[in-house]
Amino acid sequence: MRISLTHYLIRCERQHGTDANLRLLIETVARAVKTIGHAVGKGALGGVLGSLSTTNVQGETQKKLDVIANEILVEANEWGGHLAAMASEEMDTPVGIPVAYPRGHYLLLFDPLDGSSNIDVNVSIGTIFSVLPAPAGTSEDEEAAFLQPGRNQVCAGYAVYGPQTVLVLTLGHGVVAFTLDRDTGSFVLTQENLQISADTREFAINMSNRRHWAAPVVRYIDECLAGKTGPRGKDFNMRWIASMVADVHRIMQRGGIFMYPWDQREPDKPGKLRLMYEANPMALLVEQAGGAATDGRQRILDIQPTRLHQRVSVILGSRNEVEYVTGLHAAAAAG
Ligand code: AHM
Ligand code: MG
Repeated sequence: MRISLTHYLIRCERQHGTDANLRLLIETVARAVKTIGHAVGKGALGGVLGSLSTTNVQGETQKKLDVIANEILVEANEWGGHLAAMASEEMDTPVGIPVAYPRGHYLLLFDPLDGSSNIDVNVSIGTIFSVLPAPAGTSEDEEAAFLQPGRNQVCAGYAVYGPQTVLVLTLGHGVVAFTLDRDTGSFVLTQENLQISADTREFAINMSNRRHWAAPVVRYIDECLAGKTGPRGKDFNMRWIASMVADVHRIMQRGGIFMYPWDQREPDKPGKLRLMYEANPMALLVEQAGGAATDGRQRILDIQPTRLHQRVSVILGSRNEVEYVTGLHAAAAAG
């Protein structure tokens, strides 16, 4: 029997007591993801490629699809009564729910279109999202309500717009994947209990930044490149898609380690990727699949955020490999 997303979520309600409003939220995000995937698929025919003259809060030029995807997610989620507020990579400050609609008890954060540099070249891109409980006693559309460590997430997921549109989810009971049936418009459960192998022979990092990395990262990659006759005693393969969703999805399927570490190009920033709507949801998914995620020093999910758009160094994937790199950082710090 084919199990739809709704069927799966109702099963979670029965098995784990998952809140029905969380189901509503995930179904709404999934509908938005279908609409975004449809726009992505039209490409030049839909007039969705290319850049705008605007920049986001990080000072990055916005692509048309960044803005379209953001609007689709905001509009889909504001009227259902399941959310207290939303925050996005593409919006400077959180948005509350319009007064015309009831407020719910969840906060939704997203990177509406991850891998923006790949939009115009027809390489896989995606959407990443994270759900936090709205804390009592704060005004939900204020930044402070969102500043919770990633371990508080009640759900996290991503969609990959690739040869297939795939939705990968965790509600804290393992990781599942759904494939969009383009004939029926339904997300169908295609993988349950995804597990990342503890060991790997494949790394993902933007090698062009090597001269800017910190010493432990240089050492680790050099050890990998030394292959069978080097200190690791095995040959490594390399992949870098420049869409975190696509790189993480590959790791979900066949293991690997993904790194976007701090580097000296912008020494005051902890990294390129954003904690709240990129690193945290991916860290929860990876941990739920048996992997690990650190910033080189500590578990990503334990970082206490201080700003909505704060950046973080990211090392995630196969557990033993992540622990090895984190150990190299600890050794370097100890002198
Ligand atoms: P984006 O959210 O603006 O698309 O930026 C995040 C992306 C990640 O998906 C990817 O891992 C990284 O940026 C690629 O960066 P680079 O082009 O420096 O390799
Ligand atoms: Mg992104």
